[in-house]
Amino acid sequence: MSTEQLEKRWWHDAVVYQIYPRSFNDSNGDGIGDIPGIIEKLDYIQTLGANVIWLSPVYKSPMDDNGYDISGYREIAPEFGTMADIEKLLFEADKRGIKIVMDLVVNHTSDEHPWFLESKSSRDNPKRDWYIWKDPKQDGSEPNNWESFFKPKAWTLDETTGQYYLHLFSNKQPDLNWANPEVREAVYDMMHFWLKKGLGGFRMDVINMIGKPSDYPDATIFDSGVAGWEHWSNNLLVHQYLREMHDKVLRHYDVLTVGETPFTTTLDGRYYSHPERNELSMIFQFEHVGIDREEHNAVKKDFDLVQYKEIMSRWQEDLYQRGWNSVYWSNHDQPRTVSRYGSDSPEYRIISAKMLGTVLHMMSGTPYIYQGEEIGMTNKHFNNIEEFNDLMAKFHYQKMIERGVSNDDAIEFLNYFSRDHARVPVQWDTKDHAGFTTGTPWLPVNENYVEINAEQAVNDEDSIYHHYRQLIQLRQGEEYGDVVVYGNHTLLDPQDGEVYAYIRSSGEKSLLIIANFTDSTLQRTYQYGVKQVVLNNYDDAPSSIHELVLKPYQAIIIDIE
Ligand code: TEU
Ligand code: CA
Repeated sequence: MSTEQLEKRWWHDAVVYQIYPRSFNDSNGDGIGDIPGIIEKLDYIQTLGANVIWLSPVYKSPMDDNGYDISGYREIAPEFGTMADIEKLLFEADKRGIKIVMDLVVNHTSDEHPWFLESKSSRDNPKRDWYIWKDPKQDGSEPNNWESFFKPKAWTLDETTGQYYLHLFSNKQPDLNWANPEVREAVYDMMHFWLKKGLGGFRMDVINMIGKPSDYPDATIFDSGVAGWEHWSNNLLVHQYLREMHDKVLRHYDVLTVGETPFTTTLDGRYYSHPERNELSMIFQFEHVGIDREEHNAVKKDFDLVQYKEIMSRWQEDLYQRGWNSVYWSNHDQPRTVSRYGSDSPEYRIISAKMLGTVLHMMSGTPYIYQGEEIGMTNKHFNNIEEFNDLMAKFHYQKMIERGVSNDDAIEFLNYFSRDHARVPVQWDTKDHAGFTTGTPWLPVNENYVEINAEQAVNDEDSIYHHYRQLIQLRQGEEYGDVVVYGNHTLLDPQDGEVYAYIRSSGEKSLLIIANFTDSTLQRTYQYGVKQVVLNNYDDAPSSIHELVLKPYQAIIIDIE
């Protein structure tokens, strides 16, 4: 298939900026980021060049999981603002050519959602079947051996009615029963409610988990992953529900949809994103963020560039002309990009962050930037378990202690991987609390805000921010847009564990991207003719690429013959 055969869509050359509202910008001094705070920063995002904003949940919620536990789908959490604020955000964003994508969290609701309150009130309540209720086994234990992401078991007993309810996440996040058509209609209605306001689309939280097999079989215990995943992820039901959702809702709007889908293969990726299947625009796959740890068991592994390259190029190639990729280094569940994959030392932080941005933004697919990544924000150091906020950090800590890991080692693991790193407030300037709030921030800021902040980055034309801006311009510009967005992908030297080099090619143009992932100077040979150097994270022109000397964390984009 040639590029002409892939129907072009507006989100193909989009660049998405993810906002975690609680940590983005506080406008009223209560220490919590809010929607008016986002509006204040729209110019900053527009200058960067991102043209879509994905907002993590801003709906009414008891905040057990910071908004991923929704108790009112058509209401805004008061700490984030009002419905009028969201409408103003849509209006102000639209003026700047930015679309707003909201989070759709419909695998589960909060246990404080009126639907669940009704459902649990009695066995014969009309909404009983909106959630997943099962009798205990003969001995009173859970209906099966499934685990939860945030608790040891996926089932909690409701004493009043004597049945267990299912929750793949916390016990305050009961799973909706998608087998019930009333539930699906209620979700579709709610989607129309938001889309009619002019949304640019939805990011769909763990959407690949909505289909549960009707017999609720015991899980096979594998070495990794939450027990049960082989039953409730990526099954045929998910695809049926998504196609119904497309038919009843999505086809009526020209929107971007991205499914969050742990445990997916590239074949699943094609099912979800092939345009002719009428499911989603794209998905977030998880293979690459699983390289350096086994998440469920909280075990650290070494990052291996050869493996990273294999995963990324397999996705690039397998979905080429058969679907659409999203590409990301980080999000609100992941550690900070530069600390994890580059170097956050004073010497190499800026250069390695630019290198990582280059590698990602020259891939095909829609790139996602997580707030603060564009200024190279780093992981924060946490001293003890009390300093962590996230429920997952607490769960992982408990698990590690129970299996005999020392306190120090457990804290060290969390200092690599806790979701809190991403949720530390954005560093805007050198004022108190990094200019995030005039009050007390809900999570303390990283002390390094004095050097690392957005004000500095905007004013310094050599900053990471401006490097990202240039990368976005390449994707969206006349000259290289077509090859960056639609070109094919060829990985060079797959076994090279230090350098990531690949070629993007379409029609007349080919770009060679070369990135040094180490802090050493390396030499490599590339037999191509050079038309011009398109972007380089060092000032001086590279030597000949036939005998290329790559400085630490150097990344160059070359237009080749
Ligand atoms: O995350 C789903 C998910 O798989 C996570 O538990 C993931 O394993 C982990 O966060 C990554 O390290 C989504 C949301 O992104 C997350 O913030 C929510 O807590 C979760 O769903 C429940 O809604
Ligand atoms: Ca606030």
